[in-house]
Amino acid sequence: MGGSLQDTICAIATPLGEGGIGILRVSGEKAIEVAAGLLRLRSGKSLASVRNHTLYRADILEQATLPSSDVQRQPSRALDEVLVVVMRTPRSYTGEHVVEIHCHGGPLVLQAICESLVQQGARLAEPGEFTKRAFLNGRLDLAQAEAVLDTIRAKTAGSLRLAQEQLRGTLSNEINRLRETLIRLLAQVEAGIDFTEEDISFIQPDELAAGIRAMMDGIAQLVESSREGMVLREGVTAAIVGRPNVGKSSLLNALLQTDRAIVTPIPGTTRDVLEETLNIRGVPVRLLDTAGVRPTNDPVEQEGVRRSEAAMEQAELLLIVLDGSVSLTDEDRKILTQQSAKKRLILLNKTDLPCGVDKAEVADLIRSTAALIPLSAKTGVGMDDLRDAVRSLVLRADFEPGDSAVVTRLRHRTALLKAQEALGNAADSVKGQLSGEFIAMDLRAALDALGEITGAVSTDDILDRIFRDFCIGK
Ligand SMILES: Nc1nc2c(ncn2[C@@H]2O[C@H](COP(=O)(O)OP(=O)(O)OP(=O)(O)O)[C@@H](O)[C@H]2O)c(=O)[nH]1
Ligand SMILES: [Mg+2]
Repeated sequence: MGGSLQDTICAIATPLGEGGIGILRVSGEKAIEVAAGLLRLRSGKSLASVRNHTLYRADILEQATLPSSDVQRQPSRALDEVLVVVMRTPRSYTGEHVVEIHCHGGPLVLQAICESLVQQGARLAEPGEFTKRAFLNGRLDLAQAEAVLDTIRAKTAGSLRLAQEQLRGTLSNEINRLRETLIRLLAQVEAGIDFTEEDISFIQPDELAAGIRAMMDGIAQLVESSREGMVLREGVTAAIVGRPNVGKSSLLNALLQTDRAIVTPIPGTTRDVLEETLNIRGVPVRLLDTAGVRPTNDPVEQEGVRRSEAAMEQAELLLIVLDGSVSLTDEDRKILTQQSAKKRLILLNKTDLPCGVDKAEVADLIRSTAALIPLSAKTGVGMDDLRDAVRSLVLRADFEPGDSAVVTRLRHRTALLKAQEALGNAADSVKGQLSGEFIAMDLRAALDALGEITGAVSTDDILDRIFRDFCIGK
């Protein structure tokens, strides 16, 4: 991100399509002047004199920004009637002067106003630049800034609740508590280093070891929470696999409750991998329907089979479908014994028909590495069992989002593991009666690692990586 913090930035904050209203944001030292240059308040007041956080009616003046061949420009005419609100520093999202213009939600109106803002001296904002400024101005810490994005992207009520908890600072508070404890320990160790000659010890090794141990327990709990947290935020990828004609596409349709995939009695119907995202018992699931796997000479089907195998590799969860109305084939057996290290559910489909499969053989092949669920994609019998099984494979039964601090991102988990490792080294140094300098070095490394989560310690590189995922205007 190259732009300077000194610039006044602007962006369309709502999606570009037709909508009841559309919103533009301007932020920076000159935000009020810039906006004042293109609108007239109905009250006749100047924008600089209006009250904070109060909506005013205004007209956007027609500028040179409408395509000139369309109409004769008339600077006295209004381009649109809008509502405008001024939020002065520091009481705004970014902490800077912010002006929001609420216009009619048409792409042409929004773009014309945006161009006028640029003509008046604003620069187009980069992705996430408003939130980045909020962070740099101390309005949010880094974990909270990430939670803003998670709120926008949340796919289930659970992921939304986790994002809101993180935005309110639940995780940040926990990290800050850990950092404060660490800073106290570090101060005591460092004081000991300075006074070695007088042989004053500021903390007993036992006490230090216990302090480090307690911190490591706290961190371990957070790391543990990431199992659920990351599932809820990122979701899981599940591939529906099996030999041709067992009912994979029928299952996709049944889960989605729509006619998404083509279903026919002809084996080899599905060729491409179909992808849909849905909410299964609160878990965001990216569901892949794949081509039935079998040896074939048809080059199109061969490519489909290759894609199925790639999907199987990529997925964290496999839904292996069998046709319960006929006996197992060698293809079924092969698929059942593949990828047994992955989370798998074995779905015995077509239970509305007389049973033709040797269940004992199936049980023998999967050897309790996976649950066997009888169902019918046609009648819907067993579909609830399937949904329950998906949830319990990826989430702890008693997991309730929002009780306590939960880690939802790999970036946070990685930083916690780094802190954990540094604390482990510090504990070893204490046990080995190494000098205070060594212990202090490790404690400082742990402190920095924790600081990366909230942004107490950050580099341009970290910031760029975080904010480039945002949309423009947020
Ligand atoms: N009776 C019954 N028929 C089913 C059920 N599920 C699927 N079928 C039928 O089985 C046939 C194949 O279904 P698909 O969903 O196309 O099977 P698929 O596994 O996607 O097949 P490919 O795409 O060829 O690999 C169709 O005629 C379906 O109507 C079921 O639960 N009961
Ligand atoms: Mg299919």
